[in-house]
Amino acid sequence: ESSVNVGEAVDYTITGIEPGAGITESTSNAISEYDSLSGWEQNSSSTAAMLSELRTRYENEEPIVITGWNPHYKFAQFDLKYLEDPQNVYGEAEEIRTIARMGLEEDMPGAYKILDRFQWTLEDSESFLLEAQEKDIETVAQEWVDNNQGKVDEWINGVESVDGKEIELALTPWDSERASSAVVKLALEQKGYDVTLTPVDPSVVFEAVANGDADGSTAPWMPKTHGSFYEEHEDNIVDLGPNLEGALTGLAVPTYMDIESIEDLQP
Ligand code: PBE
Repeated sequence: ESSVNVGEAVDYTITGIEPGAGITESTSNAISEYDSLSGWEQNSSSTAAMLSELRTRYENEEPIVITGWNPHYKFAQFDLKYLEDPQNVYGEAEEIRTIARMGLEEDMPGAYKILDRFQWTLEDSESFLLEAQEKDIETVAQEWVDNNQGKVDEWINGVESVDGKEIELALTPWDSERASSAVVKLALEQKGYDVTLTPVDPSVVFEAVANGDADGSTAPWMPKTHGSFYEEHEDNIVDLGPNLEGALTGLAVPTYMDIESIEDLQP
């Protein structure tokens, strides 16, 4: 119904994020699977570049198509909507899962238990991420733990304290995982663990946990976003289940744009 060609208006470009992100791979799949995206390109540089482009276009009420996800603060700061995805390339709501290396349960039963029990909600994570616009993640994590010691107790209760035992968690570099990892680090520290957090690309998170270089991670997004990495390594990792439910990924646009579906984009 609209006479404006969205493709032309955005130069047939999806404003993406880091090349190593799972959502970058999903978006390449979307470009191959949707006729409406034939001839489109994904500009994948960085999350910061995507957000700054979004801010500029949004302030001018210009069209933009981004790779979006929750938990993230952008849906709180901008009026955005996900485009319908009838081919289910990005999938339904996802789980962010916790994984551990083989043998962690035997080597560090307390840490394993804390990792296994750790879970919070989409709302917890998103209010954390909004706070983290003003402060650094470690500060917000400490405040979150101070304000939610009851939840932390549910994860650490009955776990035996250790004296500085070292544990390394791999994470991806996005704020959602920097947040969950910072919270888990503080919970583990309450039981005497000496925690190192190592941010790496998603593929490396799975590799590191599978080969034992890292002890665990709270960063995997499943089943779609990191599904290909998971499948490659599932026989060599322990899946401790979701730590957050209702995560989302997809193509997103400002609500002032008059389209609803990926199929409304034009080649
Ligand atoms: N994300 C946020 C990441 C995982 C966390 C959706 C941008 C990705 O790999 O796509």
